This record gives sequence, C-alpha cells and structure tokens, in this order.
Amino acid sequence: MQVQVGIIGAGPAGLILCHLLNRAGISSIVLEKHSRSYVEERVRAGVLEHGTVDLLVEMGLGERMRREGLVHDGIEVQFSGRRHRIDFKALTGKGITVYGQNEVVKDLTDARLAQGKPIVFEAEDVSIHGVDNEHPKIRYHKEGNAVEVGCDFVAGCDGFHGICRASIPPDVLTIYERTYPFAWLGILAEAPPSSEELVYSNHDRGFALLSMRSARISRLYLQCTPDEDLNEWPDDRIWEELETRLQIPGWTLIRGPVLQKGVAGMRSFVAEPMQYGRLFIAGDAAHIVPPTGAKGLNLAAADVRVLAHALSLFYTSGDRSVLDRYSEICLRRVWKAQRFSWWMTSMLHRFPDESSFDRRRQLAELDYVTSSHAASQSLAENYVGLPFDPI
Ligand code: FAS
Ligand code: PHB
Repeated sequence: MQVQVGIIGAGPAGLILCHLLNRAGISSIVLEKHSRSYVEERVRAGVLEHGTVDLLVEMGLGERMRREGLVHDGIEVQFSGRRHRIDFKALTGKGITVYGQNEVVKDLTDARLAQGKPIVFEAEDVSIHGVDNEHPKIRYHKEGNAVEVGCDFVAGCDGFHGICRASIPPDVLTIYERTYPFAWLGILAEAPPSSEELVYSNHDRGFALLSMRSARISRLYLQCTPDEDLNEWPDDRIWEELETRLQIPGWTLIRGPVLQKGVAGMRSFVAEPMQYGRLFIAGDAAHIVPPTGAKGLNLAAADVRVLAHALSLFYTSGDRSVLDRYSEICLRRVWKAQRFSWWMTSMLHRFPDESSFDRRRQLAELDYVTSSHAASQSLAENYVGLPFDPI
C-alpha cells in the first residue's frame, strides 16, 4: 500500500491531521494500536480553546460540539474562602468550549470512516523505517498479518509513550523537562455540575478543580501525591475532600455516583526538534503540559494545523519552506503554553517544600491576578488561546 502521509495514532492530533489532509486532497492512513471503543471512551481533556473550536467548525466537524458543548465566558479562581471570576468575554472578547476529548475523537472517527478513509485500529507492533530518506515505510501487524505501507512522510501523533519520538536519534533530540511533586486524582461523576463555570481552587489542603462534561456529568480533580494509592480513596472520602477544598458560604457541592477515577501525573516536557527527515512529531509525542492550563489537546490541534498547511504547500507547489520551519513555528506556541501551564500550576498548587514566605507570595499573586485588569487579561488571553502565529 502507498499513501502520501502515514499517521501513527488516532488521538486528537492524528485525527485532526487526517481530516485536514483529506480536505487538501492528500492521501493518508491512520494506524492506532488500541481498539476503537478504547480510544473513544478514554477520558482526558475537556476544554477547547476558541481557535480549536473554529478549526473543527471550519473543517465541517463541529456540528455536535456546537450542539452539545458548553460555551463558557469565564472561570472562577478561588482562594482564602472566596471566588473571583475571570471574565474572558470582557477581557478578550472570546470564550472556551467545554466538550470532552473523547467526544471530539468520536466525531472525527465517525466522519473519517463515513468518508470511507482508512483508520486501522488494533494495529500491532507499528514500526517506522527510512524516515531519513525519500521513501519511508511503516510496518505493522493486523490479525497476525504483516503489512507494509509506503509513504512520503510520517506523522508521529502517537502520544508521549509512542514509538515515533523514540525513533529520532538521541543525539538529534534535546529534551526539556520538569516534573511536579504532586499529581491529580480525577473523577467523572454522574452529578449535575455545582457551578456554571469551572472553579480552580487553591486551598490550604491543596488544589481542586471543578469541571464538567454536560448538564448531567461533572469532572473534578484533587491535588494528591504522585504515588497516591486509589484504594485509600473511597468515593465518600473524595467527595469530602472536594467539598472542603471548594467550599464557600452558601454553596453546595452536588454529589453523585463516581463513574471513573484515576491519578494522572504532572510534568512539563518538550522534545526539540519536532521533525527528523521525513518524520514530523505532533501533540503529546513532542510535548506534555500539566493540565492546569487546559492546553494539551489544544496544542495538538495547533501543531497539526501547521503540519497540514506545510504538507499542502509542498504537494501543491513543491515549496518546502514551511515544512522546513515546522518545528520552529510550532515551538513558539508550545513554549508559550508551557510557560502558561507552569505558571497556573505554580500559582494554584501547594508545594511540599514551600516556605511561609512562598505561601504568602502565592496568595498575593492570586490577589493580584484576580484584582488587576492587566493581570487577569493576561490569564484570560492565554486560557482562551493565543492567536495562531502567521505561518
Ligand atoms: P494522544 O495520547 O491523545 O493520542 C495518541 C494515540 O496514539 C493514542 O490513541 C495511542 O493509543 C496511539 N498510539 C500510541 N503508541 C502507538 C503505537 N505504537 N502504534 C499505534 N498507535 C499508538 N489535557 C487537558 O487539557 N485536560 C485533562 O484533563 C487532561 N487529562 C489527561 C489525562 C491523561 C491520562 C493524559 C495522558 C493526558 C491528559 N491531558 C489532558 C492531555 C491530553 O489531552 C493530551 O494533550 C492529548 O491527548 C494529546 O493528543 P495526542 O497528541 O493526539 O496524543
Ligand atoms: C477537564 O475538564 O478535564 C479539565 C478542565 C480544565 C483543566 C483540566 C482538565 O485545566
């Protein structure tokens, strides 16, 4: 089999890319190691920047998101027992959309298969070959059969633990990394959201986040230790702790059956460059942000938007100029999102080694950010999504 672009991974990066390429008349195949139901049920991100929303709508894939997504014009930041609203609309003229990542994946997968275009689920032992020459190859096994796909380019959209970044020679890659001395214990619950908008809380006992998926489903997170044992967190204890960290006078946290719970580690990670020969890595395969800034999925979308533009220019005019600058263009946005995500994480979490000075400084920063027009506007413009850089 021969295609123009071989895409490894059917997460947001791989799926958005295959649709953008299809629109540009560029052939591709998507190879995914897990089953369709596994990737469609995997609970991850939930906040879409306005630029990501516009991209999905422009691609003709935003109909259900428009219908079922929750448009929010602000968030609440809570500390010292009080909530402060950051009014995105007034500060930036823009908002965000709360719509589960797995819903985005469902919509893009449905549309791809409805077009009769290939996604190979449960592709085993995927390997890439010859990305440093003009005719890369991808090999994999499907139901015990060995398959080889010839392509011009390989898009590594296979996430942090994928094979693509790992196939770039270590002497070519530079890794920038920071890990955090805490993690998030997250739950998905059948409970109507107890707040109109997301609530980010910096409490003496640690961070908490109230988010949602719909009028019936809440998504909530607690700061915990990196090696937290879920067995020590029966549902009641989780609700107790959420109530404590999100409590303000006259407000009640609505509880409900916990549908899913898990602990997710926190790290900031960037691999440079994001290209090697005919291999281009995008999304979590190239960079990880702590989820406090809600940037993960949105950065994946921003990367493949640049890659699709670069490939389309190459195939229509032979012009490699954007392809050659893919890494440089993407990394400008990646590092700004890294800065914002690190800053939100540092401002909203309790650090085990913090001094009393650090604590007072943190509270002063929260007071400044929620009382200064300039500071809250900076938070708002980063949260709703910075404008895309000219390509
Ligand atoms: P993805 O990881 O989504 O997709 C990569 C795909 O490649 C996967 O389907 C994987 O199965 C496949 N793959 C991997 N290796 C392969 C191989 N060898 N062959 C074939 N396929 C292979 N962001 C937020 O903003 N909020 C959150 O709450 C949040 N929660 C998260 C929780 C977790 C546990 C994780 C890991 C991430 C979370 N994120 C969150 C960030 C998340 O949204 C990512 O940024 C987003 O999924 C990135 O999309 P992709 O780059 O497409 O990678
Ligand atoms: C989520 O809804 O899952 C979510 C929202 C905001 C974040 C992280 C996660 O910062």
